[in-house]
Amino acid sequence: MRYLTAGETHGPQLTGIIEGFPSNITINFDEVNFQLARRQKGYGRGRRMQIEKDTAAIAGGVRHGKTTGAPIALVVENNDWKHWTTVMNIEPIEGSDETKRRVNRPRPGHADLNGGLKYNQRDLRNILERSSARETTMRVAVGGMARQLLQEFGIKVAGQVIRIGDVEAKRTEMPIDQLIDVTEQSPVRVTDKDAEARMIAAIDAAKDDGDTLGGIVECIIEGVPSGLGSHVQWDRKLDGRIAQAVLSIQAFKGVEFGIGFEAAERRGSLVHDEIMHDPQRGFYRATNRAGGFEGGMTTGEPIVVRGVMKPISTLYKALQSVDIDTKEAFTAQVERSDTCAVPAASVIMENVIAWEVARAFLEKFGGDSLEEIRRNYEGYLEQIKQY
Ligand code: EPS
Repeated sequence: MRYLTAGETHGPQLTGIIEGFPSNITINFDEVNFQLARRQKGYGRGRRMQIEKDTAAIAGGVRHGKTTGAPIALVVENNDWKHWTTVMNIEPIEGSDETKRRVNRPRPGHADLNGGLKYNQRDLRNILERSSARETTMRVAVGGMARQLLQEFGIKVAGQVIRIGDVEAKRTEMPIDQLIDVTEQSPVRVTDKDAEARMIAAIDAAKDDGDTLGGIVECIIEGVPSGLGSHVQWDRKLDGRIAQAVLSIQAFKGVEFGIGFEAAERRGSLVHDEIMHDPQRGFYRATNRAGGFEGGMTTGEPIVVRGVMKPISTLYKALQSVDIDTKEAFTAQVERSDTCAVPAASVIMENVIAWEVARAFLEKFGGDSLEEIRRNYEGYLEQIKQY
């Protein structure tokens, strides 16, 4: 199973094509749109989110509410396109000024300069339009489809914000359904009300200073059987694949599983999870410091992944850069942007991980239809029980 996305942030639409999605999965369209709406929320977003109201249209691969096994085509329209029809027109426009809204001043932290050099573009708009985090809209729609496959097998996905700037949220251990409900009520997707107020204050303060804030988000996936991914080849290790998916989210700079980087400070006896057995549960781990992975394979314990998002690079506060035409130093090119997109990033991370888990699930229980996958899945669970 694979997918590609296309589309520019101020272009007419975002497009996604999913290939290899199994047949006979009932698609809840509201669920996909719910994921898109979740991504648009969160304290610290800019004016653009008031312009957009993201909904996905399915333009192939689904008939009477069920997948057919054919490629699934997804489309999300950009409402902002109507303000950009000249600048972003697909065809040349007679008499129009092509240089209108040309970008010749690369913004530090963005793809602008590297992309301009690499693709030999003198208008950096041709880079920023595609590198924009607007693209994550389609990745969330695709993840929304993957979640529907996971739901068939009782796999649940949750996300929470752990840190925004210098404010850390206290983690409360709670059942995953409760975690999903509580974080959904929070404008910064935390369970810790005290931290929530301080995070909001920190975002307001950064905004007043023309600055931005990053943070840490955590994703938990429950109900995954042991044995997804494989130790036998580097590119089949599922933790490695999830790490790649997380780092591919715009502005993400780091990823860790379970206790993650803290493992460096601890002795082995306080890192590894002891193996237990119970006639009802089968094999399980006494703790889950590994975050659900050993040898690149799931252990059957919840997958726990954290990702670090850097502060958004578009700042009202000036940073120094160099004009690509004059080669002269300049500061400041004010662009509309968000102050903090960490709560949205939590939703994006949930959905890109859901996709990777669904992909690994299909590799293990491969089948073209839901019924075939279910037979393989149940046969494997029986095999584990008898082991
Ligand atoms: C983004 C810049 C802003 C964000 C955008 C990502 O857009 P604009 O340049 O139109 O103000 O709002 O995020 C989205 C549009 C979105 O849907 O999340 C960027 O440069 O990455």
